[in-house]
Amino acid sequence: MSSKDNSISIDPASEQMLESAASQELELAWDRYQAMLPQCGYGQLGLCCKICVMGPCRIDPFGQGPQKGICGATADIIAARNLARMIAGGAAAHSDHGRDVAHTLLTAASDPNCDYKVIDEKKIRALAEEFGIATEGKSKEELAKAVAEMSFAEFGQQHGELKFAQRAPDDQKKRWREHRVMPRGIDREIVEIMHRTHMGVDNDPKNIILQGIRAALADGWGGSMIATELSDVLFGRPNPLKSMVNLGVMKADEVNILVHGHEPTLSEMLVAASQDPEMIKLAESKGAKGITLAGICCTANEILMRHGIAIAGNFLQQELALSTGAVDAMIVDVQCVMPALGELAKCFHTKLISTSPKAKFPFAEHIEFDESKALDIAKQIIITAIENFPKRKGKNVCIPDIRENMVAGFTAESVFEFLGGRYRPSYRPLNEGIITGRLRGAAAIVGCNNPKIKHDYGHVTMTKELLANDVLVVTTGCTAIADAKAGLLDPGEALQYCGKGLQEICRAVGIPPVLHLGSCVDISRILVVLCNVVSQGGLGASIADLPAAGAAPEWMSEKAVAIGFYVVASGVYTVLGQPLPVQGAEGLTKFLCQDIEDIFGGKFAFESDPVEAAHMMLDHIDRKRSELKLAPVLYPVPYAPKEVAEAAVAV
Ligand code: MSK
Repeated sequence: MSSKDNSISIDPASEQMLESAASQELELAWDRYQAMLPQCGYGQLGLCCKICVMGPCRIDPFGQGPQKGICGATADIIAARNLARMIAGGAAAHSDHGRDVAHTLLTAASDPNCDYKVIDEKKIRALAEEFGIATEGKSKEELAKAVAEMSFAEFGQQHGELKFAQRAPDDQKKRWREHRVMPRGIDREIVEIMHRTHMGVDNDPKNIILQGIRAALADGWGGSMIATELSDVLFGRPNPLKSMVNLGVMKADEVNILVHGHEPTLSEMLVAASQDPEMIKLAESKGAKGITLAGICCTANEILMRHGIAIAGNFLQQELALSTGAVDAMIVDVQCVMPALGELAKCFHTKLISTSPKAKFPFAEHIEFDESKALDIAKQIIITAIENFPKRKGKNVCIPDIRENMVAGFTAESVFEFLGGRYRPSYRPLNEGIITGRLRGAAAIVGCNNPKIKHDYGHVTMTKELLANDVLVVTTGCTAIADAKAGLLDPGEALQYCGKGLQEICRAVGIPPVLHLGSCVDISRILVVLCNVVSQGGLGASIADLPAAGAAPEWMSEKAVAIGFYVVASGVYTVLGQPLPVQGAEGLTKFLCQDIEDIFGGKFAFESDPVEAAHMMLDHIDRKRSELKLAPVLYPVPYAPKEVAEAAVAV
């Protein structure tokens, strides 16, 4: 599929729904994007400041008009302050999610009547030891209580260093300490950004960004990692499993319930409630053949990873899913939920149900989630959806008959076991594969959808290009869903896109070439994989030494900015499909795309063409291979740069 045709998505199910929505004159994100054009150039370049009401101020990027705000802030200062506040927003979102999971763990451990239980005893014991808690003779509940309390303390800690940050290789920690970005407490770092970017406080762009990095690290090695680890304890560690993906997982003759957002707590209970024989009987009494539960975005990834629940779509499919007319209830929690959903749901019989006191939406019914009555509330929600099913009768329903098989559910631990075998877990085969040149390297592709970019094109095109060049890909979030829809998470189908070396490795150790590691907070799993690869040996002493790169080809959220910064500060070269809003600030752009590498070993690059971006990542991987003096790659793939390729087509 070329980037030049007029389609909006490379996903046939989405294209079908786009046509259907247009024929019904439904308004979608793409329509609102078109209506917004031309978008504000000052905002895109990071040159607009509205931090105080002497402004708003804007810097003229052409050098003709004002070059300073009313307070005297330059383009670099304004862009740095705006960017740091984006990091604060993203880090706060991930970390508050982690705090909520810690709260659920505490409730589960303290209340024997709680519907949640401490499931993974092995993991809670390991975590307790990591936190320095004496484990001998203690029950898993006692340990869970202690770990939950210590996790809370990580948020409010005023001095010292975060516990999970100690997992990073020594070289990374040394760099963080040297540049005073080792995170202290999660909340503290976020608050300090807000203080420093208040009018008249920190006015050194580099100093502002270093605090942004400190908060981003507090997210990746703090809040997000707490969310992942404690979710595994509560809901079980994921293991590779089979499932299905795309809008076609909904069924015309069943009650269709979609979960959307990020937190796994309520959705775990919805899984249990939707499988309750009483609920199924009730659905049948209303004329349905059963109950289909599926998901959108990362709540979907959470229940996919642990229960194999199908995924209906990624970020830009949330409105398309409603447009099928087949959704009896969409249950939303927090993050990435469009406020437009309520108005769209009104065009159908669909009930939009909000559940978090932190996130209410126009035209949504609110059924507030309470952990102490979790299963009862989940059942109440399922009953609401079932009772809504008969209202669908006689209405126009259009579910694209398109779905794809996938394997998901990898973790840092299961990759370890797959590679070395359950009885001799090891990253050795992965490291050996890279050292001998059978594998060129590894890449993490993550992030959202964005109507500025053809839906899924960035994710899928970049993934295929890297696979063809013998790069093992790990993925999370909406990229994982995009890749799954394109068949790249189906081990049988995906091998056709791989270079010879990657095919050999995947066949030898039995892993697919694209590993789905979970939701957005589970990028913390990728950090742990990188640490394990470093400690396995043979590929340098630091994450920055590894022949590895990261990318977010279709990112849009503040969370992606926080992720980008903690990944770069952890030593990873990271290519973004949309530039950060800094390009009007020359000094800041140079710092982020060049100078920062000397400090942390990673840096940003911006490239909207996913093939070009993939080759920037390959160039970086090759540079790292040569610095490590590794053998040449066994099966090099010739690459024609864009101009040459286009010239060849013209000829
Ligand atoms: S859901 S943050 S749109 S990846 Fe995690 Fe997708 Fe981006 Fe939300």
